[in-house]
Amino acid sequence: MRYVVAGALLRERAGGGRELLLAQRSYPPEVAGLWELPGGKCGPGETRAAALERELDEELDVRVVAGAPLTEQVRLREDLLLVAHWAELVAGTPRAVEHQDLIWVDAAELAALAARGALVPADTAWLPELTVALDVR
Ligand code: DCP
Repeated sequence: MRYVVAGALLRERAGGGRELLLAQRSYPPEVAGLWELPGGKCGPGETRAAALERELDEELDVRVVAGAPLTEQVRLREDLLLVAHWAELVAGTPRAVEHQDLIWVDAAELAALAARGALVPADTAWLPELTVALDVR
């Protein structure tokens, strides 16, 4: 089984509440323009934490520390499993190196994107967990 690991980065919003980082895919055409938790494939022998830390360095130019996994996992193909981990930003400011754009969303904004089909389909599996984390005050 190969893994794709994606990162859930949260930050405090000025004025209260929390927000989540989403990245807008630029390829392939089926999902270009849709929003995802940024990440990528684990290399051979690479831990999921190490892969996430490497991918977010490459894609967002930030240093993160991978934390606990989210509960939901998504079978992308017979041999490819998508997982997500919470990630703590330790240095840098995210910028879209490989994505079209980045946004920080609160729970209502995340729900609005989901309602108009603007999330990468597989990532909708995490909506309940992400919403709970964003709603904590
Ligand atoms: N994927 C997803 N949701 C995410 C991240 C990825 O559904 N939050 C899917 C999209 C692809 C697969 O996982 O089908 C691999 O993702 P990427 O293309 O982002 O990963 P890599 O850049 O590592 O793969 P490649 O080098 O093949 O482009």
